Amino acid sequence: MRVKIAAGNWKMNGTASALAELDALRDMLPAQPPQVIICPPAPLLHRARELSGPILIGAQDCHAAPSGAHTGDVSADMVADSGATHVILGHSERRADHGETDADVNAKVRAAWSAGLAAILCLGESEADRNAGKTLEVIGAQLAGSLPDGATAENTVIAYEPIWAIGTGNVPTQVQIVEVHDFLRTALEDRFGPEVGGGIPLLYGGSVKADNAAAIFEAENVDGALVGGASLKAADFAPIVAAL
Ligand code: G2H
Repeated sequence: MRVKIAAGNWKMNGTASALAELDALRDMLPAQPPQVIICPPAPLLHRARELSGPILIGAQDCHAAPSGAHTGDVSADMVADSGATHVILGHSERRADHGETDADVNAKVRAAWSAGLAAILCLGESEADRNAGKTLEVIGAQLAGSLPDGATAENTVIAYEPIWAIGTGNVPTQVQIVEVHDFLRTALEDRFGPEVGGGIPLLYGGSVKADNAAAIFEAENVDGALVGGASLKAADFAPIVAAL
């Protein structure tokens, strides 16, 4: 039985006052909540962990190196030291804004694991890839290149986030989501064996909202969601958590 996960990616949104939403969310969790992870901007990690209670905290990136002359970057050890347990890696916004390659992401995942963090590894095709019929080819290559050997159900979560669905309100059909998630499950089982590959949680991300979450969660290989915009307000995110 795989863990169910509702993860919120605040992206570059929120100063200290936004932590009131985390506080509110804690009080809105159902009696038997799934695993809930909130990923605020790096300056809020420590304070978020101090008040998050059962809600786990994740960062949105880490550097591959343990320390050194990398102005503005944050190491995996620093993320772990904040009390965070997870780190989002390979998000398409970082791949686009910072030119991160699969090899870069692979190195970051290894750094995260070394620091005891679980990686939330993001994969997703562009609209052009999908229109060209290359979705599975692109996702397969990203998975092979970004995910190092040594992945387990404890240290890895995979998030399928089609780029054309991020922040656009355009959600793939159920058939499209199922096709990619089934493909990912098979790829993970082929590579890591049925037990390990079958245990790694697969999240869907891209314009998940309270009104579409329940339908998305119906698919067998959808173990939860990575939510952006709708995770910023507790009142928007709590119904998504409850739908899992
Ligand atoms: C996809 C998602 C969160 P949104 O990036 O990772 O964002 O839910 O706003 O589409």
